[in-house]
Amino acid sequence: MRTDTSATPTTVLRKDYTVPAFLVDTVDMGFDLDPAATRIATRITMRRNPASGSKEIVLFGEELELVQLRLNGKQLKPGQYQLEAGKLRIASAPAKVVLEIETLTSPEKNTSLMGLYVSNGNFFTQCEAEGFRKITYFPDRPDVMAKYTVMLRADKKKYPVLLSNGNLIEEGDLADGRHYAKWEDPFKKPSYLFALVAGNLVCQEQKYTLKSGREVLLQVWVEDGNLDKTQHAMDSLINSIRWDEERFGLELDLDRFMIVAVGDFNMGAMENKGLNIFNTKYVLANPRIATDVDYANIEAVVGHEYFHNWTGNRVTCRDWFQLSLKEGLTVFRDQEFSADMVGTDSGRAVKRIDDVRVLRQAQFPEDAGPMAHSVRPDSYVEINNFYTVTIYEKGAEVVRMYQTLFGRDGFRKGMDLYFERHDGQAVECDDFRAAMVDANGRDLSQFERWYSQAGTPRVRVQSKYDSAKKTYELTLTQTCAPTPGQAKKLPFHIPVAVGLLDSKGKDMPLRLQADGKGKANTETTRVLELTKAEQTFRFVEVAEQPVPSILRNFSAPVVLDVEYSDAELAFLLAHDSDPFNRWEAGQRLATRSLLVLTAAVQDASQAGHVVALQDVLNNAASNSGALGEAFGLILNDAALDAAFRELALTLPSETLLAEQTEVIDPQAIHTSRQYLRGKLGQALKDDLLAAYHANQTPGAYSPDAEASGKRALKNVALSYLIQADDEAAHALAQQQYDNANNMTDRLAALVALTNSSAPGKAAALEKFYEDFAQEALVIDKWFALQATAYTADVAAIRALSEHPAFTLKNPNRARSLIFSFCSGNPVNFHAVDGSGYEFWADQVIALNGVNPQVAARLARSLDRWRKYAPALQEKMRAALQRVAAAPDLSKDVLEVIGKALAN
Ligand code: B3K
Ligand code: ZN
Repeated sequence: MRTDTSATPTTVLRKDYTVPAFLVDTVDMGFDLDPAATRIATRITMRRNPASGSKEIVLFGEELELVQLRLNGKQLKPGQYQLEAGKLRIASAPAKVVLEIETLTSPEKNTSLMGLYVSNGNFFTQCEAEGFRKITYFPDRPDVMAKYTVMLRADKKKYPVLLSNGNLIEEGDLADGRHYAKWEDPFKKPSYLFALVAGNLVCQEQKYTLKSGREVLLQVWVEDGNLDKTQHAMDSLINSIRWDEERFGLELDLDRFMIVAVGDFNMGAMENKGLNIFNTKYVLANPRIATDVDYANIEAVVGHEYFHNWTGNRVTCRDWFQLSLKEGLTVFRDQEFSADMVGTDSGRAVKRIDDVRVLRQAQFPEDAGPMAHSVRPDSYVEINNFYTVTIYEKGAEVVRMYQTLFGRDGFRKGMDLYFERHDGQAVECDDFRAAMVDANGRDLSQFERWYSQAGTPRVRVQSKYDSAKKTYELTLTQTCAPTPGQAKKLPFHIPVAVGLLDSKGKDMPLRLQADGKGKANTETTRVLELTKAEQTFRFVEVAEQPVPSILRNFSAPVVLDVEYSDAELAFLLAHDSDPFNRWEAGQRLATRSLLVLTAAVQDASQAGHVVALQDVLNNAASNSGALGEAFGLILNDAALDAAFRELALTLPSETLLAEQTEVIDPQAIHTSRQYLRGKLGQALKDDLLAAYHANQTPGAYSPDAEASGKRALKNVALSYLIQADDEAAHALAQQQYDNANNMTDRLAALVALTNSSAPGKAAALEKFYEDFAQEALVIDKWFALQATAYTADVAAIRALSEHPAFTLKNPNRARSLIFSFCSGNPVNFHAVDGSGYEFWADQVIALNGVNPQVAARLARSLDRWRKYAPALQEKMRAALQRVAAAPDLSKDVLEVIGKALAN
């Protein structure tokens, strides 16, 4: 039974921050591990914080049985302390305190997967953000940092492996078949970085020599039978260690670094000091079970958690409002790591495009919806609801802008100063900004607004060429729509990287009037700093009317409004030296066609026309010929990387298109996008087939960028051919399915078959299940691909939820079916009868009782409900209200639903 539920959960405000009354020096813990009742003895040495006037000790605790409490050796009786609403208070405590606390908890009953829990018979912990309080009473806040020693005791047969943070200092046997291990973490850390793992696990290990010559032990722990899937995680860890030494001069500070994989996990992974705990999805890989995307994600997440060792652990957050201090920065670091691992310029661009796609698809809508919040929020009800794309991905964009403004070297100077000033401290986002600014000698006070103002700025561009004076003016204006609680926005400091193309498609040298006479004009990309609501930048010595390439490499997280003609977009797609904007031009061209088609479908259905839909589409598509031509050029341009071509040939997703329409009509968007895909498939059939054959990757599987790029291009070609509903394509897909020697090709073929009218698709789905029944991560894929199939209606999803392999208790499984459907299959989720919403409400309510954190994530699928047509809105509102009225709602779900209904 949860104890932290209440009808009106309290809102925590950033402005209410006060320093802790007591600081903790050491924490000694003893665990007697037992799934039904684990006993935890904790000894905390504390002293009054001279910076606080208070003498009151405040400890947090949830779902705990308090067995004993002693202060400086004397047992405290109820009355000598207050226990209320998750807080244990001891008024007027002495200046120095030793607290001894004994608590009991039941890990096997813990389905929230926060605190200490059991997964497949083994013990794991998850303490960020506020899970440590489910283990013992503690000042569980990130600005209280202490040294930990941990003694683990358990049955030796069932739990042969006992792990915690830091170094193993002692181990041995006990009576009754039990054993123990004692761990000591030499670094001070906040409680959210505490971890333990106990169970029947095996590891791949390896010694690694750091640049400094020091040797460290690296381990990847998994369940027995999975050792054939750990090599890629180990390689990724080694690459991460080397990269952080080279790029940032940051060394691994421990003698031992462990990664442990667990099948039941709320998110991707967790950066506990020296003992990273990972969702199996981001560790286990071999060609048989993992796709190219899985391989790339594993590298990124292993890197991300490793990089946290400095950005997050050595320097941590003062309070949870500062979450992006560590998350935005660490995402930026993992993005740069992945880009550097590919190495080539075009590889970097592919990575950048991928990252921007995520930002636009998920963060822009968040910034425009009821949960919009700034990168450093001002309030929250449940902090777990704020591990968002805004904190992570927009936060990373904000960090990236420093690098865009100061260059790589300037950014590195800022990082060095940040560690020089703050190593071992719990600090604020402002401290990071100050280090960047001071190291580079710039006044960047206006830049603070990226942290305090929510919402995506819109930048409008107007241009004027004066052929007599040879000047070219760009006038940039910025606006930002109101967000909940923030009606008025002040101008942001926006770096806008610009290039100008001449009529041959070559970059022109750039000289701004403001440069004055002296400056050499060799640069072909300039970063304009837009700081006012409107600003004009004048280029001089511009020999001819240019085509502007604006916001190169996506230099700021904004929406850019530029009026390009179709011809200009095709020109940029063919010539821009900035690969990001090259891709962007193609996306703009495609979006334009798709929005015309969507509007035509809507008009036809609103007017109740008797004309056949096909005719309406064919009429409206008359201008998509230019798109076909442009796509054909890209498809056949062998000078371009296959990975880039795949991105350029992929149409904007239905979700992205939805955000660009005034009133979202999921059916019309789907119809148009499918129609255009089919049309492109027919028009480019021969070229697609040629690309399909030219991009085979025979021989042993390798996840490297070139091979995975080829597979991506080949498989997007297959999906277009399938969309054109060609029988030959069915055979191709079936053949690919049967002959694949890796999961990327096998899954792509199965997705193609599932979304086709191929006769063999049911058999293929069945065979896939049988072949991989023992591989949980593959069965997740099996659920997900069915949940996102165009033909999957609500009834089909309900039927799948009755499948014996389905369970809401495992977050990966819940995500694979329920989340995939509710956020990855808009046309079926938004069925006009509202049955999708009813299904959603049922699942949110069911999950709320099992795992509030996961339930609250699902609850967010209806965030954008006010953007749909009134008939759909009404049904969504009813579903939201039904959830709001459900009994025993967690504060996680209450916050999300409450905000959706209010805004
Ligand atoms: N810091 C963790 C996320 C914890 C989520 C708590 N609800 C993983 C990461 O960002 O690396
Ligand atoms: Zn992180």
